[in-house]
Amino acid sequence: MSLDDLQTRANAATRPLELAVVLPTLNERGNIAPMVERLEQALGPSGWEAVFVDDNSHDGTAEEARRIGQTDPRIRVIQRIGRRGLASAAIEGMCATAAPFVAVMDADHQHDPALLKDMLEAVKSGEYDLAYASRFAVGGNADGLSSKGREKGSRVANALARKLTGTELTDAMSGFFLLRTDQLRKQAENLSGIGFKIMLDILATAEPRLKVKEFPLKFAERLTGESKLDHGVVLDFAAGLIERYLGRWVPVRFALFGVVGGLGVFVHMAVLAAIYWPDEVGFGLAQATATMVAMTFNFWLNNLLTYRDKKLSGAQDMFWGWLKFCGACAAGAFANVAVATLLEQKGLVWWGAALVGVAIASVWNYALSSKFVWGRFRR
Ligand SMILES: Nc1nc2c(ncn2[C@@H]2O[C@H](COP(=O)(O)OP(=O)(O)O)[C@@H](O)[C@H]2O)c(=O)[nH]1
Ligand SMILES: [Mg+2]
Repeated sequence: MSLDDLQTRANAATRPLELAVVLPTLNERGNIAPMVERLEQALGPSGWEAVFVDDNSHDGTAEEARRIGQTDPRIRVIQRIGRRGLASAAIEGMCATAAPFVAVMDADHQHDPALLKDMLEAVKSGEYDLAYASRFAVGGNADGLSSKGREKGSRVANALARKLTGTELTDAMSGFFLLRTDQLRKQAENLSGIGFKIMLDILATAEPRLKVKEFPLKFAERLTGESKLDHGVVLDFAAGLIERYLGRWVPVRFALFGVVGGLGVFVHMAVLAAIYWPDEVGFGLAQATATMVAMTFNFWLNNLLTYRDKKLSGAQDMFWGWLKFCGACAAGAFANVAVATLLEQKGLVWWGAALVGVAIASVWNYALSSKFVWGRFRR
């Protein structure tokens, strides 16, 4: 090897940090090492770092990334304890780098890191503010999408997203994008962190609008492990919209929690009406059964809707979650009855007392279950 070659190599090995690739992970252990290899192939020996943002996976994903990081300083890990959610993981990772450009991509190999270089060039040139990979652009494909319904959902959401961002996007739900880090930091406080559609949130809140460059993505099958998300792209999108426009006044989770609670009342009354036969099933038993059914229904629906980004799954997690949810509701019911009785005794009209009781119980249940069932103390 000539001296020049050596010099070229040395220079390549010491290029300043230019791009951070943020990879949110949840049980992706087997995908980490192959991903680092592919990033190296795509981006060369230096000038980049990978930030794995792991939500304390059970399978040792964070350990695996740290193991590689011990001999490879380009590999970094943020291990989040007691927090969950793809959007907030992406935001946290993007805010944790000194690189002037930042990309977000999935760690499961469905996104092709070979696109990163061209995406970086597009934004670096100053011609575009954000580059992203689209499954539906000409030349891309969505074969890796797990279901037809999901593909259809994506198309509906795209049409809505076009209205929202004023930008023609073929794949608004994409999770693979790149932008200048200072642009992201400027917007970080206004991003919702709820749901999965972080790129859309960035595009919708940017002032002025961002100029977007699309790259066709051949969406691959995931390498190993399982998908954590499910099919409700439209639902995510709706939650994102609510948060965007109403979040200032009512936290979107609390609103959803309230809606679910309202439906629970219907379920309760329906069950009660169906099984209460004064001669055979007494009121107490019927009421207790209706309460259990309504609570179970509310737990299930909240898990599916209100906390879909932190969803519990698996029999054991579901059982403990349900138990804790019932506990939270019992405490709420107690507070409800205690306060309402007191107010009524003090002379407040009966329905006023009841409403105050219900309001207290909903805030209480929300606060308790958001912390203990789906939040910080979930395990
Ligand atoms: N940190 C973090 N990463 C997540 C979470 N949910 C999903 N991910 C990661 O986000 C990426 C996309 O998730 P995936 O389950 O493949 O979704 P799908 O491709 O839409 O089926 C993968 O790298 C996941 O490991 C989460 O709650 N927290
Ligand atoms: Mg995936």
